[in-house]
Amino acid sequence: MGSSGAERAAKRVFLAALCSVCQALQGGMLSPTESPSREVKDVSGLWSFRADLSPERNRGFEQEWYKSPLAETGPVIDMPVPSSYNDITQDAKIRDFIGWVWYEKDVWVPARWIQDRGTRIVLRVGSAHYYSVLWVNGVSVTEHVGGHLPFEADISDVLRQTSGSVCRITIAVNNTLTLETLPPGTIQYMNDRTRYPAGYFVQNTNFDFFNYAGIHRSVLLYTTPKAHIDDITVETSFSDNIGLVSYNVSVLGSSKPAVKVTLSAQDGRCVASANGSRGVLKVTDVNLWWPYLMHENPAYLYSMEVQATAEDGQTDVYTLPVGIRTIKVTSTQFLINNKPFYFHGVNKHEDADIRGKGFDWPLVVKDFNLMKWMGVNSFRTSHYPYAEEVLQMADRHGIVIIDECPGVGIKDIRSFGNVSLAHHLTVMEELVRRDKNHPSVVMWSVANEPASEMQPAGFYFKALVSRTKSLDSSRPVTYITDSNYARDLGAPYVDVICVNSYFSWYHDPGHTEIIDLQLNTQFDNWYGKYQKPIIQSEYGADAVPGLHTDPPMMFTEEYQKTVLQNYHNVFDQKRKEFVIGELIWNFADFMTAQTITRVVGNKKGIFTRQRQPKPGAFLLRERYWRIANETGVLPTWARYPCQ
Ligand code: GCB
Repeated sequence: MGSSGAERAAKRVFLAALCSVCQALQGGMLSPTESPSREVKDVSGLWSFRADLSPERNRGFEQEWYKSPLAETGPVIDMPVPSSYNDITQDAKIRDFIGWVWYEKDVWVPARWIQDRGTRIVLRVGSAHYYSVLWVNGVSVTEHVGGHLPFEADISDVLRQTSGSVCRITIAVNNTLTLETLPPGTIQYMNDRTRYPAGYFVQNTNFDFFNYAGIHRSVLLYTTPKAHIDDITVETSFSDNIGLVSYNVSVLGSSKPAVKVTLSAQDGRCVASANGSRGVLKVTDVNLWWPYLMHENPAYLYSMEVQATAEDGQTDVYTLPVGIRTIKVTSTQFLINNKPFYFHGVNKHEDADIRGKGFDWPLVVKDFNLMKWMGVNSFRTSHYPYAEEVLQMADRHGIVIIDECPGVGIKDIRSFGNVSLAHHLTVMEELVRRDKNHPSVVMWSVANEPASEMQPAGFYFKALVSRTKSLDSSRPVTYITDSNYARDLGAPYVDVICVNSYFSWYHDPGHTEIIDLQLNTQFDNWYGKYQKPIIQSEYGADAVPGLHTDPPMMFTEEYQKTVLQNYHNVFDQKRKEFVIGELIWNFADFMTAQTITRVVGNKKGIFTRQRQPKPGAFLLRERYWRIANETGVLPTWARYPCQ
């Protein structure tokens, strides 16, 4: 493997990151849906695939693989989309591959889409990790930096100029991480020729999950009229029994569109309407959006239909679910609809056998069922934005979300530079643009466990938090810290302190008896210094399923339970004061890089990776339902244990 190959790949990613710095985000990123004026065609499924194993990793670009069918330039294998490619074959080279992989699929485009010049055709990738270049029929249509967030290209012209009706989509994806990517990483060359072959390199990262790569979410073709609704922003509030939905619609392709907005209740009744691209809808006898286990009728969603009619009479229609609710933070409480909300929830990962980080409906629905079974009312999208479908589920089920950007593993001082910050700001913009209208999203998290004690952190987080607030003033902003309260330079800027700690695990291993004292000290120190409400955003212990000891020892199921119980005792005292939530690390076991501290992945799940409960899951289930019974208004059908 030539030593300059990965470097060059990394450089390309870096340059693209730089480039993204210079471009302010343009346009909206509405989730594609069908409507009388829009069609959606899912082109996921089996794609042709080839990893560029050439020493320089650059053969695909040199030989212009996008110009002809991929099978003509070399061997291809079947690759499912969406899925990570890493665990699909028996080949460790593919599992651990770093560099460019190539995907290709021929899709049929309905002839009427091409013929009707008033139709705009968009190609959208839900997410691909990490850096992507897209071609349609050999013509470059877009590039995107970053995993976990969607990107799209208007391909109407390209299709009309190049197509019969088969459209060849080629996507090259590179998973190389650099100091400026999010998350960051470095390529390390092993130059000792007595120990490593020429050109040998590894990718180093500072985060604790496998760097799965590939096309992770659906690839869609969808249409809109040429003059189309590009973006919608809603913000909601209420006063007495009147709900207020302020909206802003942006339309592209028409200078004077006639915009009409209609809000309907769940029974189809129209409850408010207005004309004009911005305004406020008033809803009498409002049904508020309440979290699961906080109200008898949680997750109430109205449906907002937006119609935009252009000068030529063409109308675009887009329907957005709208939950009416408010969020406020005081020095001791997190208020949803002016009532105190206590986060009893989980941290998750997008992670499963075989598919890695690939989107999978059975997994999503199973996870929501497990969360509701456990009495979970919230989760954090550790450590990156999850699929839009997950947020839509959360809206519909009333599960509250802390929405996190992929700012994880920022430990090197060089990752606090201007290029990194500018890219981080762009990613926050992309995240807010995509997720701003979800009632389930109640807080933004701009990072996880950055080296917030390093000198540039103060400036860095001040900029990040204030920019995020300027993008969305209706939600609080946080980042997740594991730093010392006295040295954390970013904490002054956040609205809620989110602390991760692993007492009796990474500190004082084996000594669960110290948890009570150390956790009390942790909470008192943070609150004493900042007087802001605190969420225990991670705590937990690895449990290898089936491993038992009594008295408990590390890595057994009993030890995990004991750690949890000791934390819970302190939470129960402090939630009467200023602790506003507890999120277990982790919902399920998940894959990591191979290291001496991980036994085929991280085992801190209370469920196995296959979603079978460990004893910790039953413990939390009893606890969460007990808390819900104390603090919420539960529908009779939901009263644990009589379900
Ligand atoms: C943490 C990290 C998380 C790790 C976890 C652990 O603090 O935020 O990504 O997986 O600890 O198990 O070490």
